[in-house]
Amino acid sequence: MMLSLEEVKDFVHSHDPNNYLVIAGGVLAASALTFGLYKKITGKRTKKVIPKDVVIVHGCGRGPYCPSLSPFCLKVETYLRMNRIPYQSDKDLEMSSKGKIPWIEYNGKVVNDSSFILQYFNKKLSIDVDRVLTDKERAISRAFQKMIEENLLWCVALSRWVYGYTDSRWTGFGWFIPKVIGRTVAKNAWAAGIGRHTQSEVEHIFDDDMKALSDFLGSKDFMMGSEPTEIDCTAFGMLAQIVWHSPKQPCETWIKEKYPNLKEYCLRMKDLFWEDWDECITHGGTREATR
Ligand SMILES: N[C@@H](CCC(=O)N[C@@H](CS)C(=O)NCC(=O)O)C(=O)O
Repeated sequence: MMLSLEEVKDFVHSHDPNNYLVIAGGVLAASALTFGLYKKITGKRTKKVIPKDVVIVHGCGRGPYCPSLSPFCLKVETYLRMNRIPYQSDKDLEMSSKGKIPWIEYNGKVVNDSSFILQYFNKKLSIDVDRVLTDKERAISRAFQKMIEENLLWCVALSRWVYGYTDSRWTGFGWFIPKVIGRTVAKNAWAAGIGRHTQSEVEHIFDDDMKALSDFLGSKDFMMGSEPTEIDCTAFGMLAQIVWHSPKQPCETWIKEKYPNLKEYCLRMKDLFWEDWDECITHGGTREATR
């Protein structure tokens, strides 16, 4: 909607206090946008003090009911906790050079992609949470992780950002950003192929993946047995999105009613690695939390 110059003058001179609020809000929004664009264009970053031996995880801030809206960020943080590696979660939504989150900084080194991050620390700090696994079990673990990150991911993303089960303001991103994310997800899902299926076909695939995970977990405590391994970071990262971050979506009902062992599993992982969970969620507020 465009206003004429006369209408703008009337608006400003009407001395209605609400109008001043609208103008102040507009000026603030425009300044924030200009500053954000300036930083993006010039590539300038606010100088941050990065402590030695502390990992900085760049993600999308804290989530409303689970520590991150990103399964990949939750995976990385859970891995760092599993291995007692000190880290800080950065609140700024700053994308990696590949245009994705998460990425990390550690003693001056930058690594992006959640799997590369885990591999980096495995090598750097001589960690192997999969040491208890045979080669065959490692192969199964890898296959399931690829199903979660390359297939189930799209089902979760389409359900959350595209199918419109609920007003996406619950995400803490307002109303505009979810629309932009929805367009990107739809475009990328189409390119990946899965986005060409109908919604009910995608939901059929979604349910099949969850059933496979539920059947594989069975009555075990963790995906590969009685000890948590790397796949548990990946599986928890994604399944937690279904338990806590899929309000009013069919998958939320499935995990609670059809696949309760997956829900119990998420609660087990939460209790084991996220004792400060409540401090790491915004309880439905903005994306910032105390930790
Ligand atoms: N393979 C990457 C995937 C990361 C990823 O897709 N992150 C999403 C957020 S959950 C993202 O940055 N999306 C932005 C985009 O695709 O433009 C990883 O494991 O880190």
